[in-house]
Amino acid sequence: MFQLKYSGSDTFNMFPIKNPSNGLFGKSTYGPTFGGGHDLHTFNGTIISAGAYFALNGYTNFGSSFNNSGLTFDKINNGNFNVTELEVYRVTDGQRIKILPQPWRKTHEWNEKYLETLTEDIVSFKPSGKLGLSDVRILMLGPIGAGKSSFYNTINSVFKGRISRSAPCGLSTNGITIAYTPYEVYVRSAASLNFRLCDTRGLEVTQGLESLECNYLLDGNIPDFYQFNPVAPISPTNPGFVHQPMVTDQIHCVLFVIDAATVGDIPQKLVDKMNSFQTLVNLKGIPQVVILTKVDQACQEVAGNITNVFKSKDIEAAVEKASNLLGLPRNHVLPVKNYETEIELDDNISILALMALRQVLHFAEDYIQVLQNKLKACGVSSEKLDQRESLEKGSDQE
Ligand SMILES: Nc1nc2c(ncn2[C@@H]2O[C@H](COP(=O)(O)OP(=O)(O)OP(=O)(O)O)[C@@H](O)[C@H]2O)c(=O)[nH]1
Ligand SMILES: [Mg+2]
Repeated sequence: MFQLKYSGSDTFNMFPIKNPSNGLFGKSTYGPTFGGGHDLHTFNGTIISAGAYFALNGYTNFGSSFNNSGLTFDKINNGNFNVTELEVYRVTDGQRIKILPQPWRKTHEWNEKYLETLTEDIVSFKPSGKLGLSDVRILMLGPIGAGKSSFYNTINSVFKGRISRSAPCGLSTNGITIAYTPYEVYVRSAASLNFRLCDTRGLEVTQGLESLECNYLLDGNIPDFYQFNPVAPISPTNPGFVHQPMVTDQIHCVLFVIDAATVGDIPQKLVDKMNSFQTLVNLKGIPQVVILTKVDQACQEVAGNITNVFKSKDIEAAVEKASNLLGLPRNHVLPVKNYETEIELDDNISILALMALRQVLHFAEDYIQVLQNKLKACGVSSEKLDQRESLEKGSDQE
C-alpha cells in the first residue's frame, strides 16, 4: 500500500491490485516511483525549490499496479504537482492494512447536503398514530464511562449549532450520571424535537442498575429525575413511583452504549447483566441498538479522519464484537464519535451521530406502528393509559 497525504487532513490509500513487482523503486537519476506501471512517478533529475513549494516534473498512471478506487489526480491535488514536502516511509511486510479500499458499510456520500437531509429528517420526525404520543423515549444503557451522556451532548450540540454540554460527563469510578434524566433536544428556535434521550446510571458488575430497575425503567414506573440508589433498587413504595405509567412514560427504543476501544474487554459479568436486560427488552418487543462510541480511540486512522470510520478494519472488528456480545445484527450497531476535544462543530462528526440517531428513530417508529396494530387487534382503546400492560395481558389470554 502507499499513502498520499494531501495538505489538510485527507489521506488517500492506494492498494496493490496484485503483488506489484516494483511496489516502490527509485534510481540516482529520478525520485521515488510507485508501481511497475509508474502509478506515481514523483520526479526526474533535480528539483529546485520554487520558493514556497517544489514543482515536481513527474507524472501519474493511477490504476496500473495499485487500486486507485476511481481516484483521479485532479481529485487529490487539482492536477498540479506542486508539493511542500515529499516523505517516503517504509510499510513493513508484517504491518496490517487498517483502511480498506472499499467501505465495509455503504453510506450516502458525506457532504453538507447529506448533513442537511439528516437534520431535516430528524427535525420532522413525529411519532405517527393514535397513541397520543408527543415524543418517543429512547433509553441509554451501558457501562460507566461508555459515553451515554456525551452522546446526548453530541446530538444536542448539532441541533444547537454549537458545542453544548448540558449533561454532566467525565470519568469517575462509580459513574457521573446518577439520575434518570429524559433529556430533550432543542433546535435554535428553542422548539424541542419529538424524542427524548433518557440518560441513566451506568452499569457496574456488582452494583448500579439491576434487572428489576431496568424493568421499571422500560415500563415507565421510574419518575423523571429519580436519583438511583446504587445499593437499594426503587420499589413501588418509593414516593414518586409511577404506578400507572402512560405510553408516553414508557421506553420505545433501547440503546446499549458501548465503547469501541474496549468492547473486547467488558467483564463477562457485565455482558451477562446486559444480556439479562436484553431478555426484558425482547419480551416487551422494544427495538434495541448498539451505539458504539469512541471510534476515534479505537482506530488512529479514524481519529485522523472520521470519514474513514466505515473503511477501518478496527471499527469493523469492533462492530462485529459488539454484535456478537449482544446477539444483534451488525446493522443494529452504529458507530459514533462524540464531541469531546472539539470546541467547534465538525460536519463529519455530526453526520455520523445523526446517521445513528435517524436509524434509532426509524426503529422507534416501527415499534410504535407494531404496538398500535397489536393494540387494535386486541381491541384496547387508545385512550387507555397503560397500553403496553394491557397488550401483554391481552396476548396472555390468546
Ligand atoms: N475520545 C472520545 N471520548 C469520548 C467519547 N465519548 C465520550 N468520551 C469521553 O468519555 C468519558 C465518559 O463519557 P460520559 O459521557 O460521561 O460517559 P457515561 O456513559 O455517561 O458515563 P457515566 O455517567 O459515568 O455512566 C468523558 O470523558 C467523555 O469526554 C468519544 O466518542 N470519543
Ligand atoms: Mg453519564
